[in-house]
Amino acid sequence: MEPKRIIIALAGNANVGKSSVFNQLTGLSQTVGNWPGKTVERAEGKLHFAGYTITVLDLPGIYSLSTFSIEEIVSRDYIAIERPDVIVNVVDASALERNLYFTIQLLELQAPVVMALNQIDYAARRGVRINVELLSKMLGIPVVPTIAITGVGITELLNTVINIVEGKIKLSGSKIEYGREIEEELVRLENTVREKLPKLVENYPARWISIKLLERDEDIAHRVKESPGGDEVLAAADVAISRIEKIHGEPAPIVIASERYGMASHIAREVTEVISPPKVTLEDRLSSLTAHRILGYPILAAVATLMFTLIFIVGGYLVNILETFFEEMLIPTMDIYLSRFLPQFIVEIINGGLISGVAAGATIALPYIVPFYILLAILEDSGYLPRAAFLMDNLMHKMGLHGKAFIPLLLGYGCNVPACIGCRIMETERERFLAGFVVVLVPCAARSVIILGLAGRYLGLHVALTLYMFDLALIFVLGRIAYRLLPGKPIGLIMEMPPYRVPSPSLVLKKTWVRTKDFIYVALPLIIIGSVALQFLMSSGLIWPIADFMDPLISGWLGLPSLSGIPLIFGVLRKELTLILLAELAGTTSFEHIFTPIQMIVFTLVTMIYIPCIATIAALGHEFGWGKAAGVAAADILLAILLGGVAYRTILISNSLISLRFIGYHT
Ligand SMILES: Nc1nc2c(ncn2[C@@H]2O[C@H](COP(=O)(O)OP(=O)(O)OP(=O)(O)O)[C@@H](O)[C@H]2O)c(=O)[nH]1
Ligand SMILES: [Mg+2]
Repeated sequence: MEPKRIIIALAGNANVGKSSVFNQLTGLSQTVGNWPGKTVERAEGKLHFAGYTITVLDLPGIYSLSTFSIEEIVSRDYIAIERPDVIVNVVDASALERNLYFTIQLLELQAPVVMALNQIDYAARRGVRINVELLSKMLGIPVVPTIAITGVGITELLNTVINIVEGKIKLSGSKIEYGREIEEELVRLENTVREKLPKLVENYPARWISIKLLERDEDIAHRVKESPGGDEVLAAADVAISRIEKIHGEPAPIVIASERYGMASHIAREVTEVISPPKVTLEDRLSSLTAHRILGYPILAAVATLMFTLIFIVGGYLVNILETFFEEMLIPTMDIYLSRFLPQFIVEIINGGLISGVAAGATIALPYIVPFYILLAILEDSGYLPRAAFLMDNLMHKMGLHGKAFIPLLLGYGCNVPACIGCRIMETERERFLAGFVVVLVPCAARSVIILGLAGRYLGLHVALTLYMFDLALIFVLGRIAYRLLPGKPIGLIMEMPPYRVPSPSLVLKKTWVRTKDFIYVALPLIIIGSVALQFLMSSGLIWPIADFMDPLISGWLGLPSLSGIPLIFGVLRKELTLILLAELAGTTSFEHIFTPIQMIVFTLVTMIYIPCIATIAALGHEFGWGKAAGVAAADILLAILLGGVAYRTILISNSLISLRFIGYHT
């Protein structure tokens, strides 16, 4: 028998745990973290349960079904027109009142709703208990308590969904009623809508259309106007609005919104029992300290420094272990073994290309990348990111952005691709592009491999940290220039501060694993392809004309050994490749034999800036169009070449000044 199919959609406010529920249901790994606005596009997953194939949709978080933002229209149309079989309204039990404002609107849409009352563990810790039965009775929908991060209540949620689909649970219909004056107008208007707009009523409930008209919802008014007979309905709505405004002395949309808030707060009060009165917890204290107007900044600087220092120490330690394993054990053994029955040329390609590729990927990149991902996941799940964004609001305004843009910027340190997509949390197209432009200048984990593994390892952590600081300054200056070219005022920062949480170890490990797996699946093949191609260029001698051609730029302007231009070309595939291929070219991962200290700095600087990798260019193209993507890539290349040459000369001159002074002292 064909399995029966149903579609459920997860809807609710931002940061309530929708994606956590989604991941529990589908076993997929949608981004989960502790700041609002992670899910920006609807995601889909499937599961099999009780003979059903269930498609689950994870929607972006929204606060209302009014048309303030694209996400809200997208979610609303999805719910109203495409009609999933059941909507799971995920709700944060510790902020019930605010969440109910949205639930009420779902009920007005007369959608089949189940409530997942999530984060009950957190609510309990704050001394809040919710009377689930009463809540369910007051709303007229089933309510299932859940803890999405551990999976508590998920099976019951699914059973409830199935029971609704099979008609075993009857939804008792909306119990949402406004005040008498509004209800009277609604009944009248609803009749007119039903009579005049039979087509529109097929998509949206007549009562809901009427409410939206009273709220002066532009999107719905527009749709009504387009329909035949729509003008009469709009005229009737105008009459109703003016009657309401006369009685209440306030604009009708405000009257309706405040009645809705009234209902939400009434229900929340009725069902919430505060067991222990809220006391000032450690979380609260941490929260005010880390968002403090003055103390917040040294804390931010300390967090960042600590993070990179830790990665540097752990990474360096791991590099040493792996290097010994590959260079002293595996490769020599393979060489002897393979040479027995294969011609030298092939042994070179296999050993120098394939195995060295894997070895270089493993020794150079992974030791820095894995600790990086672990720390990033901890940071993401703790709730620190929105605080950092809040602190950076002022500075970001100078680039024509607001603090929220700092979140994709920080995520960029992990990987520029999701950071680019994450720029969708910006409200306007202009801000989104500005944010995208600066985000790709952030040194991602791959670039950190070069910064920490070359400059840091050979010249000291302070050099690496200086490079990071320089990059931040550069981002700021370029952001300011871009802002001049694309003027406009940023909207004020509206962002909710989620509470601090102790990051869940399983979530952190899972996230790290998913990202590392991505790295291995995506980067390793590219690293191997790059290594084999390079080995081919070397074995065939083709490498020399290419190096000669690039010589004026690479040695003349940047002061690097001319062969190091080749890894820079391959670096477009993946940034780690620059260092990995360099190691292969030189036949050693001891970079002090390849570069002078100045060359290390110049090489790191150029790699840090010169072009986003192909995956990032693709993300830029997808988000902002290919023209802009090409423009950003070209600008970054020119900038890197320019700064690289300038840095080379500056360091050279200042070094000779220092040595001149040194000589002066001694003569
Ligand atoms: N204590 C606790 N934390 C939870 C629970 N569910 C989710 N979280 C945490 O809440 C935060 C937000 O979870 P997400 O699943 O990303 O929320 P979302 O609703 O998808 O958020 P957006 O996509 O930004 O709208 C994460 O830090 C989760 O680990 C829960 O039941 N209990
Ligand atoms: Mg989400």
